[in-house]
Amino acid sequence: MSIPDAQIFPHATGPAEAVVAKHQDPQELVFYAGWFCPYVQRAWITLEEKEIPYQYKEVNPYKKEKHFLDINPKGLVPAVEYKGKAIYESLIICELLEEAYPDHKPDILPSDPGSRAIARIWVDHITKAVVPAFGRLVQAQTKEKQDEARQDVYTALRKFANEIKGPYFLGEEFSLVDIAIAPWIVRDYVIQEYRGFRRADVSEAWENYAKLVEKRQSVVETQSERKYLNDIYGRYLRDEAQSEAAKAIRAGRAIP
Ligand SMILES: N[C@@H](CCC(=O)N[C@@H](CS)C(=O)NCC(=O)O)C(=O)O
Repeated sequence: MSIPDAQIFPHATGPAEAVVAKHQDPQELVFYAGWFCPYVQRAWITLEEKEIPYQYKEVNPYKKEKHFLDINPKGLVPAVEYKGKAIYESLIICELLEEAYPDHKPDILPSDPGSRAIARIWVDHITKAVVPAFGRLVQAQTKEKQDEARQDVYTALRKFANEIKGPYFLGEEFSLVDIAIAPWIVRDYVIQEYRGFRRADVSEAWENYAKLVEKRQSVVETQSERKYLNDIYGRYLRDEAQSEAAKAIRAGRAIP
């Protein structure tokens, strides 16, 4: 039986709909995506930045259909099929695209190993601190839990913002670090409207950085209209969502 989360609007809208329309022809790289998903947006931004040819296929991951479980046994979007291999996990897909298409610029990781490792430290911070705190804040139902989670979001973002070289995280070049956090920047209107979050309360550096990242063309063009996200975020805000991420946050486990 499908979970309530399976009731989602079936396709991208707004700027993202136009991008989807341009990527229907069969290509060596097949991109299994959900228009609403922040993890999908990471891989999608990378594809668009690098102008890699890809075929977009919309998947509703909550339906757990066999054809998709054969591609990603975890049943999560994003996934890609590349040269006969099925690859999933948003950040692994971004790194695959960087390595498999070296002629497609811009590079999203610096060339020197030390700087690449530092970029990965901050991507890890996004995974372990920023994203879980954001999820806890959205799902928190009592004032105490919301205050606690909001502070966790501020702490995680302040730590990140202190390291921004400017204008982008690593300096002049837009990188994997910016890509990893961008989907949560463009979705922070949810915690602004319902959970008392303010960008200015993180820091001025954060506010300026967030404004810049949300204007990046690849970030704008991989977004759908907000009104179609309302049902989805409503379920999270009432803590009724049954996605793997929502269940993990509710149980205090790491997000899959
Ligand atoms: N760690 C995964 C997370 C992907 C993920 O959670 N995707 C969600 C949609 S935003 C999904 O497919 N959920 C299906 C489910 O929870 O059953 C990644 O980075 O790709």
